[in-house]
Amino acid sequence: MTDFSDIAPRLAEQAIELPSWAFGNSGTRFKVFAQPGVPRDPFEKISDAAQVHRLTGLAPKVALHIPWDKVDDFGALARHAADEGVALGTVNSNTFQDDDYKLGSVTHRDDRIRQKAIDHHFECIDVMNETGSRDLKIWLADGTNYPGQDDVRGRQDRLADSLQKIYDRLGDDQRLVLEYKFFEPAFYHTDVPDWGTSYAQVSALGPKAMVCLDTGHHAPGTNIEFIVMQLLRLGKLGSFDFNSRFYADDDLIVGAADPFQLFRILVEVIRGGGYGAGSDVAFMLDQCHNVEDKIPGQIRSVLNVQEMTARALLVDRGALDAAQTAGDVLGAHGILMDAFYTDVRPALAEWRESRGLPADPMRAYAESGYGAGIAASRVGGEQAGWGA
Ligand code: PSV
Ligand code: MN
Repeated sequence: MTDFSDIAPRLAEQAIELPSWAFGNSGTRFKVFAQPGVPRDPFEKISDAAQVHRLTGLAPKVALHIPWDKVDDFGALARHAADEGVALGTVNSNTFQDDDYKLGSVTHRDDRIRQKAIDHHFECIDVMNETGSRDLKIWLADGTNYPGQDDVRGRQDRLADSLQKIYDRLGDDQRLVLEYKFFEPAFYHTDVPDWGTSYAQVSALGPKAMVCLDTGHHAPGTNIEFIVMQLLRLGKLGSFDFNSRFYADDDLIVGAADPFQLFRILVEVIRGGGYGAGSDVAFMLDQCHNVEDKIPGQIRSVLNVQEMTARALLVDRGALDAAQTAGDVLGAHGILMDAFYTDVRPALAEWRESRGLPADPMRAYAESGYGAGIAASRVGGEQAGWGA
């Protein structure tokens, strides 16, 4: 098997984007449990995200959600991020919390509502121009609940037209990433249900449009790593929204429900050239910490990604290729599993220390007093939450 010392330099290339909304209160439709110290505004969310990067060296960017992270001065927010040692990343649009969008946003039959949704994306591009963000991420709640409710073909045509208008507004160095999801909040059909639809739509737009793969947005049993392989092969994998799930779009800590799946995904990412300095793929998290503490929840998440990345890098590609060429089914499978079963945690602790980072970031956070500090100081105001 490949030696850890051979892969150590490559680990420094890892850069994960944290979702600002993971630091706000969140829950289910049954209950949102408030936590002490939760940020009251986007500035405090950025400060919390910066703690994760400070202790792990893995998360130099923070993704924003508009309007949840709307501020008067985005330049000031970007400067605040820089002061904290991070940068602002992907801007996520939001056309799912306005009464006008009950029957659709960029797919709506009513030209006024459709234009309102397009204008929202123009506003997001304005934000990107101020923050220096590269990517506009579009996830649409558009869909229907009942067969016959609307003409799905017409909706697809309006989607294409709306996306083209948004795409045409992008700057030369900006991209549009279109996220797919096969259900929820619409339950009969969604207008961008799968990677194929997203791929068809973004391919029609041009080279600056890519697919976003959220790991929680597939039917149970879907072979997600195959989709990763195919999108990389087609040059259209723009970004990930990492999380894990047991049943639906659970938004649990990445690698918690199925570490082996995360490993398999990262094997294909590396195989397809999606990892490291030469790649444009954005590695975002899209998670909510409903019952666990948020900052350590994010630390755990980025460490999980790092551990599985290290294991995936350990795959002996030469030996694997030889076994595959020889038709050695069990040998090839064994080579992959040898890497998966390697406990990289002690080596990663040493790797961190060699870079001036704490060997155990979870413990370092617990001992830092930061959590108690924000719980004591953030009194008054209104805590941020998913959806606000
Ligand atoms: C939709 O379920 C989604 O995955 C999209 O990325 C949204 O922007 C995000 O969740 C909000 O948490
Ligand atoms: Mn997502």
